[in-house]
Amino acid sequence: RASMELTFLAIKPDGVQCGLMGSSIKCEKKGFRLVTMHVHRGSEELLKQHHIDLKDHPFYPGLVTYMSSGPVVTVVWEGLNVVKTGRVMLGETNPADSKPGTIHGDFCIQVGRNIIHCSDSVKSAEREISLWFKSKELIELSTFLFWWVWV
Ligand code: 3AN
Repeated sequence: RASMELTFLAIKPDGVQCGLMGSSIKCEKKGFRLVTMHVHRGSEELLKQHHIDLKDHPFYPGLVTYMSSGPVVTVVWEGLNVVKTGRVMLGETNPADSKPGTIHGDFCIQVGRNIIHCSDSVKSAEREISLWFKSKELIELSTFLFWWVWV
């Protein structure tokens, strides 16, 4: 069912340092359901896996060091088209290309310090959720959102 789509969102270590943990729950007012949430420090090994698609880029080692350098907030969101909408709410990967009103557009400057991540496809979301969470941590809930917001 389309309304069961899930996405993975993370406030990166720079976002946590800058007091932007609250941006991780902006999706709640939009009408998505928070399935699970965690604050913890990802290991270097976990971050290597998370960014494995970028392993051939020169910035990969620095990216892994940056991402494992402090705590991150990780959240799973559920809802109709949540993957696409999550990306629209974040803005472009490069903050300089992001419109005001998006999180990247409002709160950061540099692509290598872009404070927040959200999955770019349903397939990436599945991979990232299984990397960061155990299935028993994904809280199921029958919610009024099914009927009143997602349809
Ligand atoms: P997204 O996270 O928006 O899907 P990706 O997968 O291209 O974008 O990049 C993952 C992360 O790698 C970005 N969020 C950013 O932190 C970092 N990154 C991407 N491009 C660069 C770059 N040119 N220089 C430094 N870091 C980069």
